[in-house]
Amino acid sequence: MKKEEHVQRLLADPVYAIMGNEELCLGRKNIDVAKGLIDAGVKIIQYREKHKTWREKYTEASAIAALCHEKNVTFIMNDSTDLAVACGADGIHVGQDDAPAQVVRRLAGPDVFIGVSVNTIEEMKQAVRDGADYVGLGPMFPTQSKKDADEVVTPQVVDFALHQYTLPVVTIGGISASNIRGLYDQGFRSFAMISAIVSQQDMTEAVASLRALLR
Ligand code: TZP
Ligand code: MG
Repeated sequence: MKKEEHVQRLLADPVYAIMGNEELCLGRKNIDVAKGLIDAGVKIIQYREKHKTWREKYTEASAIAALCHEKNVTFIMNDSTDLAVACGADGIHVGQDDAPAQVVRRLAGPDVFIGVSVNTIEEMKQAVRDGADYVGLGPMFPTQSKKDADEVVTPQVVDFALHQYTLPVVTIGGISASNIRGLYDQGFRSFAMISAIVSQQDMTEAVASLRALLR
């Protein structure tokens, strides 16, 4: 699939599952979480692992990337451009402390898509200038999954994202079955989730319930 098709998929398919970290996955191994997500019909998977060595991440992410490609699932690497390139990721997601999108582009080439985490209007504007393909906007709600998360985005930022922004917006942070429909009704179309998916015993049921709420 081309970069543009992956980015289109972000807006066409609301469920963006983030694996990470492994300790949030109820004792399951990352590779088994990935298989479970694919079995659950998830089409967008981000590998996010902060507590392993480069070699460990490379080994497991390469296997997961291969599985994703076999099953036509979009595979996104968090944080590391080198790991993304090494694993053949379709996309790379970077935060405000990682390499800027324009540097990621220089390192990874023209064919990968790049997502940037944003929390403010200035960060959203900078992501455009840096050549990002989408932004991850959040946290939308308080979250336990990221200890150093920013403050919840302000109503002004939400309004800018919905009405004045040109890049695709993936929402993130504290999204669950109890609030996803509200975000959808506001106008958001993409929802990145950790705990609402990978911390659930039955991931197939969790994904199906989230999808059902958006019908
Ligand atoms: N970035 C902003 S909030 C967050 C990340 C990685 C954590 C999202 O996890 P959850 O469990 O869906 O709130
Ligand atoms: Mg990061």
